[in-house]
Amino acid sequence: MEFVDLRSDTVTHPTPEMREAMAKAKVGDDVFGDDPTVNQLQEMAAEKVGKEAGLFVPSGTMGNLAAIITHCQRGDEAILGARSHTVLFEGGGISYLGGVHSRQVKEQADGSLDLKDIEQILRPDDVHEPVSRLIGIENTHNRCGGVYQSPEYIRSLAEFAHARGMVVHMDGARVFNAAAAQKVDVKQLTSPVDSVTFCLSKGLCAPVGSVLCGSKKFIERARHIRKHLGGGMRQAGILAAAGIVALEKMTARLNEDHARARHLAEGLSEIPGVVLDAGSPSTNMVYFTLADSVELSAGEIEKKMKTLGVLVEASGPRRFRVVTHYWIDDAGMEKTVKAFGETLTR
Ligand code: TLP
Repeated sequence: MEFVDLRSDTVTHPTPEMREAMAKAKVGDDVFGDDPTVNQLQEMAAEKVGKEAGLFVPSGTMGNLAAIITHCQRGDEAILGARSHTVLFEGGGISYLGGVHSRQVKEQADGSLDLKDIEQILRPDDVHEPVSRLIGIENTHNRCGGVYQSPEYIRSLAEFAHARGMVVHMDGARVFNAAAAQKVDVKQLTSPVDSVTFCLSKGLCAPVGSVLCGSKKFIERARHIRKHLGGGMRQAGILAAAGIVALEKMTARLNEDHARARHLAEGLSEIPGVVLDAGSPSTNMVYFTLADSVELSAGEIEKKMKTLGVLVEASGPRRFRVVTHYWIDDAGMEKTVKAFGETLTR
């Protein structure tokens, strides 16, 4: 059976153009800095997000980890959203591998961190306390509904941090979705922050990889950290080639995924038992909760949907996140609404 796979945009496969570019990629040993395709991708990525340099890493998780370890000393504190990907889904790597202490702030409904909340938890210069070193921001914010942060907010957050001797790292796994949804140049979102990781392998369809970008000095240090983490890759140009196509061809089309997410949400909103999150979707993620009237558990719904040819994943005991991407067309969307309708109203 051909499945409509809405579990995540991480399930996207490379496009035919990417596969061709991968087959023809010029490669070298990237640990020596010799891979011309990796170098090209890193330069392109840095230029796109308005930074001096970039570093190709195997995953978004490693990009965030390398960034936080590069910015922080062991024992320093990173202030992060309580529902951020780094806190929830990166295996506690910043403490396990980096000795970095995380302090969590509850996000506001729009995924932002309230500067007043941060101000209250900043540490004084006192030997008893860790040093407040870094603030993390996620854009788009996954668990807060795929919501985006505005250029104005990011500027104010960066000014706040810099005035207090701190740095800002952006987990911009989907920052091109955030830019597309707001119709702004991605630089407006990334220039104010000290470092940003974005993923090539989600909505942009490349098979593997993310790029961490920042100042030259920061990236030089991050390259050492990437090696410590086992992320120094050799002929990685074969992967970077797909990333170059992703940056050239895939960023401009993301609003198609957002429009499909909106249509999907409209269809779902007509099904009894579906309670959409207010304002959902902002980008390519539709989040909803099951009304009490629904007797099936989320797990049972997943199974039933699979028999109908649609893959979805519960994001909680009574919650779903449905993600649109390049490989979801209008027919797939209609099939999804029909399958949810059949499953929830049987
Ligand atoms: N997110 C995945 C899962 O891990 C939840 C998904 O399906 O959405 N930052 C953000 C905001 C992410 O959503 C993800 C992946 C990452 C970082 C990590 O990227 P990878 O999977 O490349 O390590």
